[in-house]
Amino acid sequence: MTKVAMVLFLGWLVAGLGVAATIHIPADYPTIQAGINAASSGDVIVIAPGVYSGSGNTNLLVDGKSLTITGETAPTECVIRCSGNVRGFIIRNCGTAVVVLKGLQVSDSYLLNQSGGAMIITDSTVELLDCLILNNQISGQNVGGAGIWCANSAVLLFNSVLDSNLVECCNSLGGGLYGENSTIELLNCTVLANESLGDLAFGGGLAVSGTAVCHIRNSIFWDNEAALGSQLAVLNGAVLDLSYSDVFDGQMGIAVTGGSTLIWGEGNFTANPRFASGPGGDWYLSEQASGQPVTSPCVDAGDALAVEVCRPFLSEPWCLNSLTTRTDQIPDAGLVNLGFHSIPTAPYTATPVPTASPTSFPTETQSPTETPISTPSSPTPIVTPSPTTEPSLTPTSAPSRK
Ligand SMILES: [Ca+2]
Repeated sequence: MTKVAMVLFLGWLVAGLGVAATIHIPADYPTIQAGINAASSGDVIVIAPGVYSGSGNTNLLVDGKSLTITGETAPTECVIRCSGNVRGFIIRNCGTAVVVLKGLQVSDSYLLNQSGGAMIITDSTVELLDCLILNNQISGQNVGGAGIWCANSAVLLFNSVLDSNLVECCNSLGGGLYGENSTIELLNCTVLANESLGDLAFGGGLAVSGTAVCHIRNSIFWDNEAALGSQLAVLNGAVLDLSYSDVFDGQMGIAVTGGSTLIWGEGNFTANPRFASGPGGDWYLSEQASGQPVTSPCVDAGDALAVEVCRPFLSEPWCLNSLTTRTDQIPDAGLVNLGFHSIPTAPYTATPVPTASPTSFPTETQSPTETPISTPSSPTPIVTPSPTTEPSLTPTSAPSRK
């Protein structure tokens, strides 16, 4: 029996038993799309470290399947490099069936006249865990989301990075992420140096519009640029609820228009996050204890203990106390630090951490105590991306040679 036949047989066997199959790329299938096409809902696709590009490894179409697609190691080591006029992912029609992307870097898209450089998400439920969305660029009138564009979806970014994504040209929206009519949550994300260009550009880091509701906690928005709302924009009646986050320019960095609502919750502040560089990227936080001259104000500035900030991944909790913001690789302890945490890459000497009572900190279900700030008198801003920004898929996304 050939290797592929064996995999198919095993896939059939486990499907018959109701057990999720695990598909390895490139061991079982030569391209990521071939693996996605072969997978059934509930399956797990594990991508070996490497740089993936070209046909079958970009414009990855997940259509109506609940899949977990994960890099095998750290996100810096599993790179989907678009390198041109293609996206990383197109995720659509998945409804409430969750698509999980974990430990992936999606970078270097250069899309012309379309939205969603790294990925476009429509009518789906998507979780990004430990993902790096870097250096994607889109151009054209009225486009948005050089990193991520989503509509009619529920999108969670947990412990992820949007860095240096750029919407070129005019009336652009949401350099890092643009979402409309969606529920969007960012937890422990670093949104840095994204940009929307143009005199009527909104939301350098992130923009939400329409019936979108966006919750952001324990995150950093820094050095993003746009004419209106350098860091964030809440447009056309959307709701943004932000707490325990470091935001460049504070509320001055957030545009609120068209009857939208900004809930500026507890724990927000504006101070240089003092990023430091290390083996997992440039998103570590300085700490005197790890050798930098000053300690970042983002250390211990979150709303819960690091051990409590978790998402389930393959039925196991994936918690930030096993990850680090320190260049000496010591994991986060005590109150969670803001922003992205890397997987520790080197041995470290553990230090005892006093046990604190989890009940003394806010829980996920607590809502901010601040009064919503509404600005119904603000002018309605610009055009939202039209449905024509929906990707045109086949035949270019038709993948998978086996
Ligand atoms: Ca901490």
